[in-house]
Amino acid sequence: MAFDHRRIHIWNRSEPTDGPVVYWMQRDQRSEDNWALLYAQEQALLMKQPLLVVFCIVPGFLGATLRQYGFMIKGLEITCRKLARHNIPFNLLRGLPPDVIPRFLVENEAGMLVTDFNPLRMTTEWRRRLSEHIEVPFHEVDAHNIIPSRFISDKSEYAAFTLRKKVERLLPEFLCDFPPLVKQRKTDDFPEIHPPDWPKVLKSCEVDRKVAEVEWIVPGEVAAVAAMHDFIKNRLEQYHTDRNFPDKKGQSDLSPYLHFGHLSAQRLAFEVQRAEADLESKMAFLEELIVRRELADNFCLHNPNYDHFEGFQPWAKASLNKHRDDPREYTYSLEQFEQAQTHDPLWNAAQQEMVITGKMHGFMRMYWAKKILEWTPSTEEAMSIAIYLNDKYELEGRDPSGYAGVAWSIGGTHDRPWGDRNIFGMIRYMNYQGCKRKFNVENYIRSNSKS
Ligand code: FO1
Repeated sequence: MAFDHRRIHIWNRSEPTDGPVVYWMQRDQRSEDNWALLYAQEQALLMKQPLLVVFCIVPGFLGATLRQYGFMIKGLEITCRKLARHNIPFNLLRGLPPDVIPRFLVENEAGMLVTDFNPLRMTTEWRRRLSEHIEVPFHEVDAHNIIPSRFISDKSEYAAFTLRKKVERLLPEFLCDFPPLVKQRKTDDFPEIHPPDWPKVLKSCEVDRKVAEVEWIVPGEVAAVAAMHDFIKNRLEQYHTDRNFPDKKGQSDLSPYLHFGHLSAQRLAFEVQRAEADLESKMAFLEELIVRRELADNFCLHNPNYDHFEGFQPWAKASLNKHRDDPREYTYSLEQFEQAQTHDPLWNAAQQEMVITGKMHGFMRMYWAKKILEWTPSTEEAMSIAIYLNDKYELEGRDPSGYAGVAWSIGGTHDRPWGDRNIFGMIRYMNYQGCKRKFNVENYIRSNSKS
């Protein structure tokens, strides 16, 4: 398989030495359709060395709770089992990667380290610190984007339309099928495979256990592929009509699988493109899946302030600053927002949908975030409340798509300026009446309010 080197970013250029190739699995937590794992295996086969996989359980990652750790760890168990069927050892470490991976590499006399791509500040900092503490070659492979994020653009794209042109030009080269993972030969000096004690792993995570796990979705790469086929077969057809109606089940509900990497976006795009379904629905879905999602990675990669007011476009900062002292008709505290105690039953229903199910309909997320801007004393406070609640309750919180979504809603990122108004300045405004015109608000409130 001629590996496409445009997916690779080199952190340590040192010469490969003898010893196992280690794939540090981080964002793309799956054994199938994983370019980082496939590249690590190609290197191992070339160097006639074993391939090992390692994952670091990081305590309290960005405020994640039992809801997210439970989903992630149950998914890792599935992936560990699939790797074992390929004779590929899966090692679970506890602690920050820059602290625990160097020792693992020395203990296993590793000859090379490979990892996957993640544009978030913290995970990028892990890779930078690691690259300074290890001697072996250290390569990063973009296994999350169809068109590698570092390749498609060297700057923060202004909006979807600027990135879309590049996506349309490059997609035929990158949207291809995946080669299979090869079963690894066992040799006598082969590292023994002992699966972790998974229930113990979850029990020993110090996380906020008040945010319960969700029941509507089964974790892991096997269930993810089944959910993908189910969506394509049963809901893709009417996607372009149902997707914008929060009171309908029109969304794919695949984003938790994409966030934890249980499902490859490229696999999903490849299968949707081949599906027998309404063309308009396919185009609408691929626009969300490819352009919107890859725009979010582009935003976080090139904007270290992706979760701050500072990261907004200059026009947006100036406009919001001009309206800093506008009177707020309502202001709520974090607790009032978190307990869904505003005056607005629609906003409260959206908050309760997220707290109870760990997801919120895409249309409602925009309304939900914009109202936090309207009902807090400052934009900075609005950003920190929206991100805190999103990351605490959304199953797929702590994701570039989430940060780009909040920046779009509150800071007009990737949107254009609109007519100047109170508090919002030229940030696009949304209100209850606008929602009523779009969908059955009563239905949505009834089905999402605590009985
Ligand atoms: N990545 C890790 O490498 N180790 C973890 O323990 C870990 C926990 C975690 C919990 C919730 C969550 O939403 C993400 C988590 N991640 C973890 C990161 C995740 O896999 C993605 O890399 C980032 O969220 C970026 O999408």
